[in-house]
Formats: sequence, C-alpha cells, structure tokens
Amino acid sequence: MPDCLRHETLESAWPAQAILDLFALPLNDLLLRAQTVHRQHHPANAVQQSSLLSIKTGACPEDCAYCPQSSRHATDVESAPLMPLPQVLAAARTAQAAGAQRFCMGAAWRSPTEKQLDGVIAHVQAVKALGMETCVTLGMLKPGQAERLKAAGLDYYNHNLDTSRDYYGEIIQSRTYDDRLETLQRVRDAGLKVCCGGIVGLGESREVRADLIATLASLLPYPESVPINQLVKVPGTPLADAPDLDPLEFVRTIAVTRIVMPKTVVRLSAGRESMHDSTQALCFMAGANSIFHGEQLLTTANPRAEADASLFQRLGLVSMPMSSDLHKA
Ligand code: SAM
Ligand code: DTB
Ligand code: SF4
Repeated sequence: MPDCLRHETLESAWPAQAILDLFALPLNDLLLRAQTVHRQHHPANAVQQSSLLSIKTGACPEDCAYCPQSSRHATDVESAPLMPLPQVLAAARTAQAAGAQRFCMGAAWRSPTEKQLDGVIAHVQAVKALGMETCVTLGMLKPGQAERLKAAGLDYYNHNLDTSRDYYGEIIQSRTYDDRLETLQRVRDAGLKVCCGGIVGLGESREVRADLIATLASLLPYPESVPINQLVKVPGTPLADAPDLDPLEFVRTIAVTRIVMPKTVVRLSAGRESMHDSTQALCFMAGANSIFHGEQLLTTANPRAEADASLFQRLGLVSMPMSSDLHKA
C-alpha cells in the first residue's frame, strides 16, 4: 500500500459509514452543515475560475468507460498531437482576459515520455510567465517527472481517482487504483499541489460515492482541489446510456465533500452544460467554490460565457482572487 494511504488515516475522522450518515441527512440539515463549514474556511460568495485546454487530444490507449478520448471507443473526437506553443499561449491569454486565474492543460496520455514532457514543460513555463497559476493532467508520472514539472513552475497536478477502489474495475481495466495512488504520491513528494476528485453518474451506488470521498479525505494531506465531475454522456462510449443521477444526489455529493474536506477548493467540474441553474445554485450553496469557465472542457461543451455571467450576477457570486496555499490558511 502506498504511503499516502496509511492505515491510521483510513481509520481517522471520516470512515465511510460516517460519510454515508452525512449523505442520509435531511437535505436542509446537510446544506446547513456544508454552508457553515464553507463560511468558516472560505469567502462565502467567491468562486475560483479555471480555464481548460486539451493540448493533446484523443487516441488514448487507456480504456476508461466514460472517456470520449479512449482509442477503444468509437466517438467523434478528432485526435490531435501536442498543440504548438503559440496556440497554447493564445488560448491562455484569452482565458486570462476572460477572468481565469488558473490555466489547466490536459493530455490524453496514459503516461508521458520524457520527450513529451519536454514539450509540456515549455507550455507550463510560458503560461506561468503570463502570471497565471498552472495545472496539467497528463496521466501517470514516472519517477522524476513530477520534480521536472515542479522545477518548471507548475502549481497543480490533476490526477483523479474517479471512483471507489471496489468499483474501479467496472470502469477502467487498463490500470489499477494503486497506479493512480502511486502517481498522486509522486506529485505530493515533489511539492506540487494536488487536484484530485472523481466522476459521479457512472451507474455507481451512494456507497461508492461515499467510499471515493473517504479515500480522498484519507490522503495525507487531502487534495487542495477536489473536482466533482458529473458524467458527460458521450455517444460511442460504453456509458453513453448510463442512467441520469438525481440532481439532488449530485448536490449531496458536493455538500459531503465540503464537510469532509473543509479547506479544499471543491470544483463543480464537468456536467454544468446539462445542469439546471437551480442545481448549480444549490451546489454553490453546498460549498462548491470553483468552476471551469469557457465554452469547451477538453472535448465536450461547457456553458457559454454569457450564461455563466448571468448566473453569477443572479446569485451575487464573484470571482476568487489567485489562491494562496489553502493548507496553510
Ligand atoms: N489522461 C489523463 C488522466 O486520465 O488522468 C488526463 C485527462 S482525463 C480526460 C481527466 C479527467 O477527465 C478524468 O480523470 C475524468 O475524471 C474526466 N472525464 C473524462 N471524460 C469525462 C466525461 N465524459 N464526463 C466527465 N468527466 C470526464
Ligand atoms: C477534471 O476533473 N475534469 C476536467 C479536468 N479535470 C481535466 C476534465 C473534464 C472532461 C470532460 C469530458 C471532455 O470534455 O472530454
Ligand atoms: Fe485516456 Fe485520461 Fe480519457 Fe482515460 S480519462 S481514456 S487516461 S484521456
């Protein structure tokens, strides 16, 4: 078992049953608890904004059942090699002008080679020089690669556990849960901030969602950023016809994440495009305080800028300034 998942932390404040008990609270009680925790640790009405760019698209050898970029699924995604630096910089400048504090670059790799990492490092250095926070998600890292990214000025590494250990094999067979935890440990050891969360709506049970949250909370320390993605059902993927998750169960998942990891920035991540404004409002009430803005996620749609501006205005939400190290706050 990797160091990041030591027994004493698994047995610490939030065993899965205690998390399930939170899930089972009356919604009003759960929301009150989440709001109270939220206001103790974060500005009440500020939402961090990240922008996402796919810098290497499609043709991924992994078999993640939800993902339109897997080469195992017949989707409409057009593959593209590593994006040239000028195009990346132009996208980062546009995102910065639109109010993004952080620029996240995603690559559909199982694990980057050293040469592929050289290219990403150039991207990180250039985006960092614009004064933006940087985040990349490149798949599994080999020894030394997280240190190279840290030296380039990278702030965050995104690497999701996605679901519970027990449910993992239903969704992904081409790697293991421990592979994921090993990379997360490498990222932590290199001094990078960790962005790690999951996807809901994969046909999983509430127990699976509780187990994922328990595992995230057991990481030492828990991630600075926890994205909660709602499955975007993409035609051609094995989960294209997965049953809809009840929006209130999604809100509960956000609220429980907030209570269990009080200082983390909880990102209302993929899935906003098909989400009612009222559901998003409940998610912000439940403690979500980060979103992706911009009209595209990696390969799928995200709400238009005007829709988000209107939502923020109607809810009285403002953009959060650049984050400091939340674990030291
Ligand atoms: N290949 C790298 C990896 O898997 O870590 C980085 C890119 S991968 C697309 C990043 C994350 O996107 C996944 O961990 C998953 O949580 C999310 N994701 C992918 N497809 C999705 C979908 N259809 N709906 C919601 N989230 C999705
Ligand atoms: C994360 O947790 N969600 C983002 C980001 N990290 C890289 C990705 C969402 C991808 C949604 C499907 C797509 O657009 O391809
Ligand atoms: Fe590849 Fe990442 Fe998609 Fe899995 S989630 S198929 S690793 S791009």
